[in-house]
Amino acid sequence: LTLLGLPAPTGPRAAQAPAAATMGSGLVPRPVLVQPDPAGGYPLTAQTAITTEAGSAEAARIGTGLAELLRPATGYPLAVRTAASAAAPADGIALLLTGADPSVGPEGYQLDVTATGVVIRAAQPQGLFNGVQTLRQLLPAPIESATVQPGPWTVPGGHIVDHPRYPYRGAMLDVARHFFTVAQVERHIDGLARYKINHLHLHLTDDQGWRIAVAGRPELTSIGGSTQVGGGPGGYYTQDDYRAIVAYAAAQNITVVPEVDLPGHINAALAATPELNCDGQAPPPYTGTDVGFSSLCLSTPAGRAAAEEFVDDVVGQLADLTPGPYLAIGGDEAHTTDPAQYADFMTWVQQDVARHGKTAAAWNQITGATLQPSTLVEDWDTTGDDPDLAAAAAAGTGLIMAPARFAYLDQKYTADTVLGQRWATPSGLEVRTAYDWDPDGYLQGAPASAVRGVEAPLWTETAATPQDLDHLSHPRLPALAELGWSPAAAHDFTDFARRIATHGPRWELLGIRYYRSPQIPWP
Ligand code: TNX
Repeated sequence: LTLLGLPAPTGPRAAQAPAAATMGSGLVPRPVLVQPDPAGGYPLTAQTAITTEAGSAEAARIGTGLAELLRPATGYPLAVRTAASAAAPADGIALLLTGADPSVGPEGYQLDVTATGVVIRAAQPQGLFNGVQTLRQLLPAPIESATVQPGPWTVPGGHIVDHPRYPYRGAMLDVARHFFTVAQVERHIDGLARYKINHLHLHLTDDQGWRIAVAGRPELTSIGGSTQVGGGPGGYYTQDDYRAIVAYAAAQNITVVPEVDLPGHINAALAATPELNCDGQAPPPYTGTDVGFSSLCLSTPAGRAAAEEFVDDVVGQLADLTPGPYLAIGGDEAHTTDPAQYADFMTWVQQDVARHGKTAAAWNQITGATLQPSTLVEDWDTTGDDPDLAAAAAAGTGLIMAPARFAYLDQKYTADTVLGQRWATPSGLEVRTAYDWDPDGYLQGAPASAVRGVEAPLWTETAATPQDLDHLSHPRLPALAELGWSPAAAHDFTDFARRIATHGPRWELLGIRYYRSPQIPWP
């Protein structure tokens, strides 16, 4: 079996140092333009230096990150220095904020590999970061090893010009059904950044747990944070923990979108806060997996007043903690909330988010309220038929596409895989299904211009460990990432499968417990 010019495996996969592949043969997401030049490969050596744009602290930080990335496997010192002039240095690796092809935009980059070096050019630091992710994938798989490997470390020669299809490429992580520690979330973030995902939507609250500390409301976390699905100990983030996650994500070009789910999916807060209940009685904590049974009390004046005070407090503190523009307010499955009270309250919540300087994001059902023009709606519908949302999109509402039957990472791969749910995809959501859909065309009647991007939600009713997250997201998350980044015209599952196959050995070296889908020709 020979794939992509790699030699047939003879020993343990992880120990191989294959010859350099053709430029582009292992890149996910697939770049806009790749022109291989077999004559131009650049071998990294102990003398290779990384030169970054003079005067840019961000370029210097990205260069330092690249050196740290390459050091363990190569063992090379890889000095990082700033450029003396705008001209590319004569050899080594250069990260420059000048001279990029004008088509690259704020997140794109140009990458040139010749016999003397690698030059990445971008208009903005985000573009340099994305170019570095590509460079990482251009190097042989053993670059991911934590210990020194023999090499050679040849970067295949050629020219790449690349930029994203959509500005928003997201992953949602549900830390409410099962809690994940800061370190576990950071490890998950590493996996997103490798595929140029630029938003992490953190589902911080649900019936089974409240995961973010709110000053002045200690019971939210001491009671509301003390449970999870199945009855484990739960957990929560202090505000400093949350800041640490936001900063860690930002260093990898990822904006955190915090979500507080309202007015349903709220049992953890109800259990911690008696006045949010119409009868003033806190219900017991919930550790099952039903949805749609809880609601803030909106039917009495006292309940509504308590709900507004609570939400304003939480939204205000989260807005202060969050540098990104979005604050997600849920809105889904409030089956026990009266529709008129839902509409009135969720209209108010959107305005409250705006008063705190943020843009609201919400799930489909928010169309039951009056939409603020800026509210971003995440479409999780399973049929492509949501006329209310399509009408909103036609009137200017922005959409993030996350249809459950294609984008839900919590769904089983096949009827036989152990982890995951089946409600959206009774026969399973294999990699090909996750890949073969068009975000622009999914929602009937919505203009393609409304689509701002894609998101892969990872609900965690059945996922309790980092290995579970790995399994559900690899390789489906890279499939979604390619839908979000690569041009529609480049969409081709067979080609994707060949490219992502080369990531299996990388994931093994990184300790990522991926699903070995039979649809992928793994080496
Ligand atoms: C529906 S999709 C939910 C979540 C569940 C998920 C399980 C959506 C907005 N809400 O509360 O976790 O199904 O697949």
